[in-house]
Amino acid sequence: TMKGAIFDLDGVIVDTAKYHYLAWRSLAKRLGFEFTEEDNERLKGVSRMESLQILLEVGGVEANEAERLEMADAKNKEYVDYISRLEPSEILPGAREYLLQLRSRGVKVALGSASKNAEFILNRLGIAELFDAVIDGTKVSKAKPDPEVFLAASAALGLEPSACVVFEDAAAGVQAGKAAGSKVVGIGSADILAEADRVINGLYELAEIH
Ligand code: G16
Ligand code: MG
Repeated sequence: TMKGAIFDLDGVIVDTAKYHYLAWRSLAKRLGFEFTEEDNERLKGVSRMESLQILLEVGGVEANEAERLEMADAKNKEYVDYISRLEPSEILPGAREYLLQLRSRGVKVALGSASKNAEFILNRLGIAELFDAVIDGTKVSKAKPDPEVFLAASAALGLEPSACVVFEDAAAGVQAGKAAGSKVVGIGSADILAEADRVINGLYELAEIH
């Protein structure tokens, strides 16, 4: 039985991908190329610097380390402008209810996200206090599909990974959860998330809404 639940942020709790996209697109525009929504799919669950690497490949742009850091910083400033206006109404359907229900059943709850802005986002959404532990991009060095983030999250909850269920929307995140030794619930399309133990469309399918 599930003693701990570990949630990815973007795509599971809130759709921040659309704001990442707006900020990456405007960087691409300044660099002189188009970055499409289809290109953006490749950035889901991927760290900031790896996302930049993919974007530069799409545009065929060369950049040294200092230039890359400056680009990533400019993108993040614009992204933070967007997420500064996030509101609790943008929590994905059923997510808040499901977190509350897990807590009332005594299940420990953690966040396992690649984002360095995770704490800020949870505070904006008014749900920071629903998490017993937050493991995010400021606390881990190896990106998904490496299991580091989910191993750290189960350890922070004081649980074995096998007693935890990971909720993920990205293929690399599903792989990371399986590699950690947890059960994984994929959120999204069954073909992309084939490795998951179960695939659902959203947390609203698990939340009992009265
Ligand atoms: C999220 C997004 C990624 C983003 C990454 C890093 O991951 O899905 O697109 O690049 O965080 O975000 P930041 O630039 O804020 O550090 P997750 O793991 O929450 O799905
Ligand atoms: Mg995600």
